[in-house]
Parts: sequence; structure tokens; C-alpha cells
Amino acid sequence: MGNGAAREAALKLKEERELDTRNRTELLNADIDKLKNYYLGMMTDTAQFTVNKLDTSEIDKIRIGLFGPTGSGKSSFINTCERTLRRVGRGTANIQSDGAEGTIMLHHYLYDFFFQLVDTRGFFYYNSIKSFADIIEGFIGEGETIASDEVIAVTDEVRSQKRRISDQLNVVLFFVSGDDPNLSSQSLHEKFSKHRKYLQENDVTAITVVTRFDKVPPGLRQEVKENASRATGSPANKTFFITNYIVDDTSDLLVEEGAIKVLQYALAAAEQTIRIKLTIKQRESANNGNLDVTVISKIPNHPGQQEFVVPVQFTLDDLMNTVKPHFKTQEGYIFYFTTAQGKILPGSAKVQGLLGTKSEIHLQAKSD
Ligand SMILES: Nc1nc2c(ncn2[C@@H]2O[C@H](COP(=O)(O)OP(=O)(O)O)[C@@H](O)[C@H]2O)c(=O)[nH]1
Ligand SMILES: [Mg+2]
Repeated sequence: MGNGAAREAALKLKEERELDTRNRTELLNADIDKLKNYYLGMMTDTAQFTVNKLDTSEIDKIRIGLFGPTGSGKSSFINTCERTLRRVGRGTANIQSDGAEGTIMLHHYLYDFFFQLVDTRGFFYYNSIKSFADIIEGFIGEGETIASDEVIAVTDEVRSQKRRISDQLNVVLFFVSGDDPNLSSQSLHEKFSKHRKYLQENDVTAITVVTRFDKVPPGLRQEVKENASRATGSPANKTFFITNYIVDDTSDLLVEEGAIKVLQYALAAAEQTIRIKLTIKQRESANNGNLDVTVISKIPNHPGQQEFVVPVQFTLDDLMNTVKPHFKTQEGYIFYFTTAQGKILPGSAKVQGLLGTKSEIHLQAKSD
């Protein structure tokens, strides 16, 4: 009798587990489908790109950079992502050979996706922050190699010409192995902290990926995660524990969930970086074209002030459409444009090119 109850409980547990697995598989498949159909803004908020009329047309891909010591699991992570996203039995990244000393090699994976994983094998130990910056800023492309820091691959002249945002690295994944005995070493921390400082100054987020979760005894996991956070400088909420597929492992839900979660966070961070960089870039070009405007509303019940960047080429209608929703004005208001050249009334055809550096648009009630 007691036996029967035990059997029933075991059966119930088994059923619950199966249900849980089915639900998780369903969720995972939905997430995979979303990533296959990824578009800019999916992970944060598409609306953030339409505010201030950000022009996102130059963003035709997102580049996710993978950095970390040899053996930290970068290539295995790429293979895990390929297997998960493509539903293939094996990834294409080579897990054994790393570049010779002092050799940087960049390799892109997931070419058919909107986002690409960029492996930086052989880079981590031998190169300066300048080489790091060159990779982040997109001066080193697919398959390119730098012999050593003494051999200048990127001249200052080339550096002075900024690369497109889509050709830069938009987010960085720092890889460390969970069973790396150097995890708490000062040298690893110093190495990462230089990189981190550069990234912070350039609005690029770094996320830490701790691999070999399967090799870390449960009792040590918290400590290892703290050490990894300390080494790379990533806060706990940007530090992920994962287990990679090793060649020909059978499918594993936990492995795939881990990889997808890292990709989702990386893309969210990349979107934020791209939004910031587009805003800065377009504000700069807008300023050059003298199209940075301040709108001051004097409309009763809708007072306020707001900065707008309008496209270099714009019409009065464009401007109206930008301004109106913000101040929630209704029919019956006249928009007075005050510029260095004086007041322009609605209907004037000559708005383009007339706005001064710090132009003001005054909104007033018609009765004014
Ligand atoms: N057990 C286990 N082994 C891993 C994991 N990730 C990578 N490895 C192994 O660690 C070694 C180095 O991995 P690799 O991906 O080549 O590192 P890379 O040098 O950073 O590209 C390989 O033998 C992998 O099979 C993991 O999560 N768990
Ligand atoms: Mg590798």
C-alpha cells in the first residue's frame, strides 16, 4: 500500500517533469523562431528608434564580439549557437586550433542571420588596447590577421575615418572558463579591466559568459560566479553561466536555453549601443547642417520645451508632424518658427535651410 502511494508519487513527478520539458521546449522553439526573424529593436523597444526620428537604415547587421583566453569556450559557444539556431548536429567553428602567438584572426559566424558572432581567436593575451579598439571600431574584418602590435595594420589616417555602426562591434562577450584556476588572478582582472574601460568610454556593453558550468561543483558555483564578475568587471546580472555542447553531444534543453539567453541579452545590449551611437551621429550631422532645433510651447495647458533633431532635408510638414504629437496640440494652433532670420509663418515655402544653429520654434495659440 505504501508502495503504491510511492509509485503514484513517482509517476506524478515524472508527468510533471515531462510537462515541464514540453513547455520549455515550446518556449525555446518560440525564442529560436524569433531570433531567426530578428529585427532591430526586437529585444528592447522598437519605439525607441522612432523617437527623434532616428534613421536606422545603415544598420544592416549586428556584430557580437567574443573575447577571452584560449580555451575559455568561445568556439564551443559558437558551435552551440549554430546547433541551436540551425537545428544541425554540429557547428562549424574549429575548437582546437588557435592562432599562433600574436596573431589576431577574426572570423564571423551565423552569416545568414541579422546578428553575427565574431570570434577573435588568438587575440586575448598578446595584443594592446589599440588593437582591441581597432577590432571594436571595425577596422579589422573577416579573416584579417595582425602579425603583432609592432606591425601597424591600421594607420592613423584609416582610423580617422569612422566605420559604419554596423561594421563596428556592437556588444562584447567576455569568456572565462568556470574551472579556470586563474579566475581569481590579478593578471586576468587587469587584462579585462583595460578592455572594460575602453568599452565603457565607447558606450559598448560587456557581458560575461562563464563556460563549463557542468565542471563546477554546485557548492562552488556562487563563488565562481563572483570571481568571474570580479575578473571581468561585469555585474552579476550581466554574468551568465553556461554549458556548451561538446562535439556530438546529444541535444540538451538546458544547453540551448543557456545559449539563447546569452544571445537575447547580447542583442538587447547591442540595440542600446546602436541607439546611442545613431543618436550621437545624427545629432552631429544635424548640427553640421544647422538642424538642431528647440521647440518652445507657449500654448496654454501645453507649456514646455523640447529639443528636436530634424532630418537634414525636411519640409514644414515634416516639422509639424515631429512637433505636434509631442505637445499634443490640436487643430487651431499656429506654429511660429523663430529663427536667426526672423519669424516664418506657416505656409512659407522657404523653411529649408533657414534654421540657425540654435533655432527655436514657438508654438502659440491662434488667439495670440
Ligand atoms: N565540459 C565542458 N567543456 C567545454 C565547455 N566549453 C568548452 N569546452 C571545451 O573546452 C575546450 C576549449 O574550448 P574552445 O571552444 O576551443 O575554446 P576557445 O579557445 O575559447 O575557442 C574544448 O576542448 C571544449 O570542448 C563546456 O561548457 N563544458
Ligand atoms: Mg577558439
